Amino acid sequence: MGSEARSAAPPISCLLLSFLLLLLLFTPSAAQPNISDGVRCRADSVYPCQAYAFYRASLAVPLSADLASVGDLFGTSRALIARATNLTVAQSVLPLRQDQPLLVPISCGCDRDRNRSYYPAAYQIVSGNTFYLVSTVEYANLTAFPAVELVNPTLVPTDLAIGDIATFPIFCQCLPNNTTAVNLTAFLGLVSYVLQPSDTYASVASNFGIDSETLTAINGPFNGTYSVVFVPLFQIPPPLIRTSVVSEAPASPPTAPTPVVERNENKGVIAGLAAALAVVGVLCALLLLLLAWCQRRWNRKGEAVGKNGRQNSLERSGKGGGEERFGSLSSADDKLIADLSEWLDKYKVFDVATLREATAGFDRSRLIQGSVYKGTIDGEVFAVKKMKWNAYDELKILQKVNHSNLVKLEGFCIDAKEGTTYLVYEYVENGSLDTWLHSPAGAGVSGDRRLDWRSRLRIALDVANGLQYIHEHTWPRVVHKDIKSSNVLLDASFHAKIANFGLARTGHNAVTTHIVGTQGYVAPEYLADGFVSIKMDVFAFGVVLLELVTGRSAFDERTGEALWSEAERLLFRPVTISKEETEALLLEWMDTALVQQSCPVDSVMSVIQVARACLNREPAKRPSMVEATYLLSKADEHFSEYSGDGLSVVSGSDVTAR
Ligand SMILES: *[C@@H]1O[C@H](CO)[C@@H](O)[C@H](O)[C@H]1NC(C)=O
Ligand SMILES: *[C@@H]1O[C@H](CO)[C@@H](O)[C@H](O)[C@H]1NC(C)=O
Ligand SMILES: *[C@@H]1O[C@H](CO)[C@@H](O)[C@H](O)[C@H]1NC(C)=O
Ligand SMILES: *[C@@H]1O[C@H](CO)[C@@H](O)[C@H](O)[C@H]1NC(C)=O
Ligand SMILES: *[C@@H]1O[C@H](CO)[C@@H](O)[C@H](O)[C@H]1NC(C)=O
Ligand SMILES: *[C@@H]1O[C@H](CO)[C@@H](O)[C@H](O)[C@H]1NC(C)=O
Ligand SMILES: *[C@@H]1O[C@H](CO)[C@@H](O)[C@H](O)[C@H]1NC(C)=O
Ligand SMILES: CC(=O)N[C@H]1CO[C@H](CO)[C@@H](O)[C@@H]1O
Repeated sequence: MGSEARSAAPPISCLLLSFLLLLLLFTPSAAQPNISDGVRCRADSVYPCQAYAFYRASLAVPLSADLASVGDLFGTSRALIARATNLTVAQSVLPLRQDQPLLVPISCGCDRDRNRSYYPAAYQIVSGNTFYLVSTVEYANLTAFPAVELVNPTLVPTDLAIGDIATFPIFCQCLPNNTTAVNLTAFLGLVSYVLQPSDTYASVASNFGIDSETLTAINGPFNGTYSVVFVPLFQIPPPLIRTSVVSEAPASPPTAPTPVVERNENKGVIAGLAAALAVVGVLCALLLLLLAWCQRRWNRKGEAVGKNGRQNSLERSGKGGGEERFGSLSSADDKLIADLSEWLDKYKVFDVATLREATAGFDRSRLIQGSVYKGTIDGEVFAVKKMKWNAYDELKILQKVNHSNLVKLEGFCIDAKEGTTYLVYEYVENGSLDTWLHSPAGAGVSGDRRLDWRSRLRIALDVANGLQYIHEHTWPRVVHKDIKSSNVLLDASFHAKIANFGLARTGHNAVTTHIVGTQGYVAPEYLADGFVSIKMDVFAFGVVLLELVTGRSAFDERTGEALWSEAERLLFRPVTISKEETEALLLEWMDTALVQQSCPVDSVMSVIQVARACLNREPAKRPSMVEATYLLSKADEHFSEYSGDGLSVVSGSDVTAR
């Protein structure tokens, strides 16, 4: 398949041709058989590309016990793995079997600094872990410890601390785009496959429905057990997975999942319990599936639903972005249904009638912003966000976070009739920061109620604390991806809370081709390469700091210039100017409200320094939120000493730094 065996060509020329092809395709370095220190990037390939990891679940590994855990292990979602492996929703909620093959879709990128191509999987070290053990056990040899050491220069392999986050480079490769080794018309991506003791090229090739010459052409000679080879994928699922899934779990709809579970013979009682649970689980899943199906049949088209409060978000899908996110309603249903059970006991489940009554039938007068309504239930005020089915991501994130500087989720509600999900949050009294900063005086915020410097410093610290929490204390790490002043809400005492986790993802260090975010806040590396990391939140936080100082919008519609680029041009770039000149420039640039309150320029200057560090174009050079928070709290202390306290202009609320 794909190789150029022309019609009626004699065997000799065939051999020659293959040999030639081999030479053509593989520079000596690329054919290097020992890749334990990582796969080199190919100069003629385009990164990132869609790739897959062939992962075998193992009962010895708690993290591969079920699909959601495997999703966490690889920083991807259960639904994407289920789709690539062709598991039904019901199958995807069952515990995995020993050696159950899974196809994990990954985005293969090139780390130009180290000239290695890999997919970075973030892993948090637990007791007893070493790079070697995690590579060979948790990641089943899809990576190897020399490569792990290479991409984690700041971690000492012999001195790993529990809680350290290490990047495990899952080996992957992108074919050169003009390759002749495979027919690119039907090509889906290269699968990273770990050779097993019983494998030969012939057996692997037939398992994937290709021929072994192709494997040789891509990987060089067969080279030992437990090394990674790259197998071109032409069909999802490949025959290996199809036969395996079909033979072990009966092809008939899994109404009787007991046979699957009974395979763990030696675990009598547990197996029995698991079987019972599985039956209940499958019944629930089927019921929900049926519900969703009926509901969709009767509602071809629900009413237009607001865009999750991100009207001015920019979105573009890069080439090949189709695999990244499945926006279709059906996959969203699947996701939601599959994971619903996790939340049922965690949150209050509201019914639609209650929410309708609470919001006067979602009356316009109750609209807060976007698709968020103010509602009163039993005298208590909530914010109710109305969205399409796919509340999955936001729910998944919110269930992990609990911090006073993050808006709290109280409960949710699913309206099957309309295909709508409602998320019910705590109500935050003073609305969003941007209206306080940017509204012309008179539009809701009168001139004398503009925020003073003390309040702004505290808001900056609150946001920093909230971000620090989601970056450092959640696992897998959460990247908010849409930090901006309109997503910062102020409570009655002007403490800030971060809202809207609608774009947040658990994919730290991932590469995406689906760019989302808001103009003026998007970090350059994300816009250019789709590189997602916590450092993009740090960048956006820097922009919020600039807004606090200048009182201006992150993006000037008139001039088309972002605030950060203006700051770079006016304040950060000129290296030769003196401190006095910088202060003079700053005074000109600052919010006039602050100048009128004669706020100390020193204090503003120190915040500008933090903003400058956060806005570094090099993500690696930006501080972490831990560092940023520390620097800001220094600025705050400094200011408190200077001002002698107690002279706050806004409402005299508590001034203690927490
Ligand atoms: C990366 O390594 C490969 C193989 O050694 C080499 O062909 C390529 O030029 C290198 N790329 C860079 C940017 O150094
Ligand atoms: C592969 O490379 C690693 C590190 O470079 C080395 O430690 C190991 O011995 C090599 N293995 C083989 C079989 O060549
Ligand atoms: C996926 O699985 C379903 C049932 O589990 C089966 O009917 C279908 O043929 C499978 N698709 C492929 C491409 O194997
Ligand atoms: C990974 O490779 C090592 C040998 O290098 C082997 O002992 C181990 O069993 C392999 N792990 C898996 C999950 O296959
Ligand atoms: C292959 O990629 C290179 C580099 O991006 C590009 O210049 C070239 O046009 C591509 N060729 C094809 C056939 O797509
Ligand atoms: C692919 O393109 C590169 C440069 O774009 C060229 O050096 C190489 O020979 C081409 N390979 C094939 C198989 O055409
Ligand atoms: C590649 O595959 C497509 C469809 O599968 C087919 O139409 C085309 O002829 C194939 N090209 C080659 C060069 O084999
Ligand atoms: C890991 C491994 O077995 N590497 C071997 C692959 O094959 C070449 C020769 O074909 C050997 O030199 C490597 O040691």
